[in-house]
Amino acid sequence: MDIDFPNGKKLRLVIGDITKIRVDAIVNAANSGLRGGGGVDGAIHRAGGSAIMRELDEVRGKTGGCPTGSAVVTAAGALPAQYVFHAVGPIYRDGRHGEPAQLAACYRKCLELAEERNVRTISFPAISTGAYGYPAQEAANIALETVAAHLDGAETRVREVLLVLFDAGFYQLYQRTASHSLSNWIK
Ligand code: AR6
Repeated sequence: MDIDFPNGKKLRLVIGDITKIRVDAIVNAANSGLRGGGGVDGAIHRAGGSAIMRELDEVRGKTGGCPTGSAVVTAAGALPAQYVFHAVGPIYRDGRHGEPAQLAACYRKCLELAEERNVRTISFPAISTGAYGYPAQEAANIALETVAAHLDGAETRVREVLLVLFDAGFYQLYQRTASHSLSNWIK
């Protein structure tokens, strides 16, 4: 599904493996220790190669890691991209411990990093919805609203944002949610 904004920017919902899709920047769903893990993080390190972890070791050495709601940048190794933005989503407890603001902050931080680096196309996984337990519907609302607000803005150089959903169930949920919340832009 494509959502076209009046300024020519595009939000796309895609099913698939984020490591296989060519973009300028791929967002990873990382942990605050930046030590790798399962899920999309594991897939990104496997496909990108060990250079990514070597770069993260340096970042960790300097800063101790990455706080929840933020992101750090590395090169993308063998991935079909220039950069990986390692975003740290919140671990979901009950939604009353700042999780919505932290999840929105992840998306915003990655979009800011994209603007700073002249990134035109960027792909996001559904951050926090796997091991971190964020309810899919609430995560979809936040992801779609945050990305749409950015793309609709006047100053953005990012021209295409892909939300890459790993399975058909997630894809349908995001599609339904987009049809409701972004209905004025849907083709
Ligand atoms: N492409 C796209 N989406 C994927 C892929 C893939 N290759 N693999 C999984 N997903 P998760 P989190 C989906 O658990 O919840 C790691 O151990 C998956 O179906 O990867 O933010 C980190 O190191 C789900 O919808 O990330 C952290 O410790 C979504 O990606 C922790 O997990 C996110 O699931 C982060 O947990």
